[in-house]
Amino acid sequence: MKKILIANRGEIALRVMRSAREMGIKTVAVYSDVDRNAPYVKYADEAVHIGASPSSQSYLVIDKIIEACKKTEADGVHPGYGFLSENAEFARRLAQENITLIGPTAEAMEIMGDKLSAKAAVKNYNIPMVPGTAEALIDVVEGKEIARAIGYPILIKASAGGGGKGMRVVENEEEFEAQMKTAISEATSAFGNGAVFIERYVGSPRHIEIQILADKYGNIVYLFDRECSVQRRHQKVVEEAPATCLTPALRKEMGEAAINVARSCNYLGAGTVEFLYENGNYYFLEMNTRLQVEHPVTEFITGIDLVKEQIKIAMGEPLSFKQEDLHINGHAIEVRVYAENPKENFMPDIGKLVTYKIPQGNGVRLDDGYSEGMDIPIYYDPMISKLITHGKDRTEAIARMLRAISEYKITGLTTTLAFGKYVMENSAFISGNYDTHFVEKHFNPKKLDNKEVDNSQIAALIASKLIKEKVASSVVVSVENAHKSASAWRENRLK
Ligand code: MV4
Repeated sequence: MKKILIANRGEIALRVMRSAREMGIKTVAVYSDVDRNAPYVKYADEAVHIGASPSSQSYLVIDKIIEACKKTEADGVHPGYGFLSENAEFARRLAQENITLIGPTAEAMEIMGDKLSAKAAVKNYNIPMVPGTAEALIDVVEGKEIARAIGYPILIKASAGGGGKGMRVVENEEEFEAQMKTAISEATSAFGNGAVFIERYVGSPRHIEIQILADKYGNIVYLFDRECSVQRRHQKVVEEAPATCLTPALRKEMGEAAINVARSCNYLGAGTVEFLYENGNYYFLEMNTRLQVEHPVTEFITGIDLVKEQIKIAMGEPLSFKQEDLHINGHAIEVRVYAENPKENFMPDIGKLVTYKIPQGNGVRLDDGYSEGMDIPIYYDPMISKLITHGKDRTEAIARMLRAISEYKITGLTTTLAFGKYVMENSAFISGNYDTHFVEKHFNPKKLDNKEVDNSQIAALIASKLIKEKVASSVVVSVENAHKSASAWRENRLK
């Protein structure tokens, strides 16, 4: 592969180009009207204008992407995430044109894109799944019988859904029929596919996902886990690696389960297998057949450049490392910075990056796609950047995130940075004991007005550090002392 076209925009386009350049591969940017001055367009060796600002007229138009490949003689395409990244038709069209897609096959995208076919694919691999139906639900009476056998509350999910789209909780049998009918009609209009199925509703799950890499020769490795339980409306806000709730034994078991999920669809490239976790049990949910937004936390703890690995795999190289070669080094956290106002129910905030000063220094990575003076376009996802920190342990990664947030200066629009700071200082987050209900349980907009850092939160941070360092067993930390060191820590922090 000599020249890669990046069929995407913003931070991920830039991130892919950086790895390509390190490999001596030329890059082609594609851009819509509004993106014509974006940093990723300037960074690329070549750039092709592909249409008007709406993605339906630019980044989602397969013909325009293929035309741009031909014009620039690009022999590979990296789709990033979102847009065409999990589009099987796009994968097929590229194959027909003899352009290498840096990603899995169309078949793998199709199998994993449909939740019921994903469950069917992994059936023979002994992967734990939430109790539920294996086939599309047609009959209300049969549905009620199954729901009763599973026990309420249950969830009705759309097979073509995913990422939380098309899910309905049913509390009792009285609601069942109406909810099933609504679920089917919603799935039909949203996805053109009315297939729905039932699962037991897992009440307080954590979202744990496993990163895998698979080459063309049947080698598959897992690059450990990420926890993404801090979400709102199925949009992830904070992610970390590794997950705090897994023991080494469970980590290995889930890693091997993820490898089997990949094997079940002949997976190729980088992929993510999602699980729900609750009280030591885990359940396969779905597989994302793309590079994910939060991949940098995995890169920090494994030292592996996932984009380079994707490119090498697409070029037909075998993986250069084995499972035994992979180890977890420290801890990494990502805070997504959105142009949204956390005080106004995370309403998108439009405007210009009047001031834009970025954090730097030890253990800090900022993947962004804008620069000072730029407008955040209204046409796409409002994510401005991803702030990622790495430390020798979780405590250091959190402290570094707080330090980096304090250095990051954005004016001109409201961002979710203050929310990120809130999460880093929250005692439930600090304890590591949180689940997918974190935001609704622990956050309300008033919390952002409280400029005073709660000493008990810092005490929790210090206590968790002491426990980690195993001094807690030999040193009795009185609450009073914890508070004293908390204030000292805070004073130092504020200097
Ligand atoms: C569930 C669940 C509880 N029980 N399935 C949401 C996204 C999609 N990937 C699956 N999701 C869920 N499936 C059962 N049987 C709860 C969720 C869920 C969730 C999962 C991960 C992260 C955040 C979430 C927020 C709400 C619901």
